Amino acid sequence: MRTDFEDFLPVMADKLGGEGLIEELCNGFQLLMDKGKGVITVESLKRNSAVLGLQDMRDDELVSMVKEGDLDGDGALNQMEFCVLMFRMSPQLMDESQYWLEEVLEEELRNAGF
Ligand SMILES: [Ca+2]
Repeated sequence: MRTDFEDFLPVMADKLGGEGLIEELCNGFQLLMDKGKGVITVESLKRNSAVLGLQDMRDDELVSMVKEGDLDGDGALNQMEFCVLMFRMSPQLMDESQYWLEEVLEEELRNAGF
């Protein structure tokens, strides 16, 4: 599954440019989130995973995906956490976008009180 993301994201980044890619990633967030809570939980991920072709992921993989992306420790992914996670799952893209991503991350962590 990670292989799919790694293949997919750099292609999208080339095609869309940084900003377009962020929009695409955030569209993914809208599709996967729990509509009532406004965040992605393991449950909402499981419910909507077929949308992104992730239906073959096991429960423990979904759990560790949320855990890995959860920066503020509330057990769910907000939009920024989800976007950051998508980038972290793609090392090649990460190289190209490291500079601005670090800026975004630093700001997010500051806002979260780290
Ligand atoms: Ca969180």
